Amino acid sequence: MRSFFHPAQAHHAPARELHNGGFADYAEVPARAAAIRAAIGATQVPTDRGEAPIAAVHDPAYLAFLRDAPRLWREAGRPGDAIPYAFPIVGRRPLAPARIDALIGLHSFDATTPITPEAWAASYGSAQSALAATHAVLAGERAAFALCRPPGHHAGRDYCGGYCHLNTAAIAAQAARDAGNARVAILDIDYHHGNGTQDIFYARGDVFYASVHADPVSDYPFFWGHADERGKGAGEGTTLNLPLPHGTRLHAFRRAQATALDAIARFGAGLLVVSFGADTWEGDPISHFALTTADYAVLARDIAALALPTVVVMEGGYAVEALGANVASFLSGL
Ligand code: OKP
Ligand code: ZN
Repeated sequence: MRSFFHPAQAHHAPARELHNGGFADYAEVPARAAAIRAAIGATQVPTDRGEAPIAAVHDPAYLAFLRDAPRLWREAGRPGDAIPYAFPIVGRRPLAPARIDALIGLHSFDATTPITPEAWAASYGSAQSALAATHAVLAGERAAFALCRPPGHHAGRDYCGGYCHLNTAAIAAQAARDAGNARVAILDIDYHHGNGTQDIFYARGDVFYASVHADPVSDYPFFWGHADERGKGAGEGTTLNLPLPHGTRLHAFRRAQATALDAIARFGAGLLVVSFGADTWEGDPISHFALTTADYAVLARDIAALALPTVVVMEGGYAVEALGANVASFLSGL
């Protein structure tokens, strides 16, 4: 299977993240990508398709912010990574602040996503990898893999969060739409709900979003991913959330995924984007499901049985020692 990775994706490396009331080492490390590459063999550098396919999903002011934030942060005299701490949640007004401290809060929904000087190039490379995999599939490949890192599914049209700056799954799905697929589906099987992806397509009837994830009653991102979120307006019924409890093993996960795949088949998608996270693995340091390495091949075979052209974009998975084997298992089943 053709796989894509841009070298710039390795260079975004925030030092620390807020965790349980203190600072901990950042979980979304460059070594994740190295481990996956070591396990799956050669990856190709994606062709640069420019900013237009990214701007088809993200707000231009947000893209400018991602590029400018590290410079503004430095000019404000800050030594460490750019991390937001003030958010315009209560009584939000349509302000256009210039101060970096305000801008970064305006464009973030949490404080876990530093904008390093390398964040833009890394996320841009990650988006280009997703686009390259999409175009490989549009050109006739049965499936292709984008080794996206940083991940993408928490990023919305004009905000970052959850280690994500650019929403690679959404960019891939939109590119498939723009290439002429009338209906596209996204299956998100990362441990966490992909609130950014859901948000981007929530009111649209042309892109189906189905997610199997840890119940947001107990898990990040808490405010989205509940079963009663089903889309709105033209998108009524084209969002499907399947939250599961801590301790979930293959049998229950597979059943929920089958529900998602049935809905996607009924929707009549011409192309499938899979947001794949290996943080559902039993030993993941920040998650609480119990899938095994071999389980990923089973889940992938079920997905392959849909017989849709399939773009896989990498999302989470933080047990670096097992990540390569978990991704290789998933791709083997596909
Ligand atoms: C990104 B992806 C903070 C716990 C939450 C953010 C998790 C982001 C996961 N101590 N941190 O969906 O794998
Ligand atoms: Zn995750």
